Amino acid sequence: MTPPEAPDAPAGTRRRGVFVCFEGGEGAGKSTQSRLLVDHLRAAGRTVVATFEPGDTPVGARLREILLSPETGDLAPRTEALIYAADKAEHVATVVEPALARGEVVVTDRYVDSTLAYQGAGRTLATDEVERVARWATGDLRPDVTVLLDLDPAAGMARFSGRDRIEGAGEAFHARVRDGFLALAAADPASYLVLDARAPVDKTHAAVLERVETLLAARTEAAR
Ligand code: Z5A
Repeated sequence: MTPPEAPDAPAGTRRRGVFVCFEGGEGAGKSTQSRLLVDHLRAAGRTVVATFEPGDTPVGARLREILLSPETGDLAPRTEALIYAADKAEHVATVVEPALARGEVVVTDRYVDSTLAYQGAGRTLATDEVERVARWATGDLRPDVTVLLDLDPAAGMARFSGRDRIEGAGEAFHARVRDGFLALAAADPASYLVLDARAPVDKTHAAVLERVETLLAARTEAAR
């Protein structure tokens, strides 16, 4: 598809920092792994913004409540996609872009791939249409690397007891989501690190660290 026009400058020329994204299904370990990565990078002296979608802005927190509360009930798939896109627009404009412009590392727990997998593959909206909206919302800002933690949805769900509005969407839905994530990674393997989320936490962390440190070293070298 043709990417939408970025709001201010061509994509890729606006930032100096490094943008790392964790993606995957429920319970895959995204929060665990992003926290371990952030702690490691901060201990090594880097300035890191740890963030997530949906909900890591004042407006986003209100959108998150609508999106995930079982009290919301059914939402039309396009409504859901547009609310997630609004959360992303606010997140990128007020959290991610400013940090990247300051040269910081941004680690986000979920980003655009989540909407392609959940609203596109999961809700069976046309993925190119969902992508067009999400890319417009984010000014086509893309992660430097996306870590995809791949896990059978049943295994992920078994790591939790409660269910929010999307977690309760059913097995077939979550199977499509998983396939959606894997298809995104397969289409652009250089931009992804796909890991088996059944592995022990430490082993996964080591693989993430290796990839991110390689990226940071390449960025430092390029800046010389
Ligand atoms: N969504 C969407 O539809 N469209 C979008 O554009 C975006 C999101 C951005 C956000 O939920 C929901 O919004 C999500 C997608 C949708 N769907 N749902 N539901 P959330 O933010 O509340 O939750 P989440 O992002 O799905 O994360 P999570 O379910 O909390 O899981 P996680 O962060 O991947 O896992 P964790 O919290 O690190 O670990 C879960 C448990 O497993 C915990 O007890 C850990 O100690 C344990 N764990 C972690 N790693 C391991 C390993 N390796 N082995 C064994 N146990 C482990």
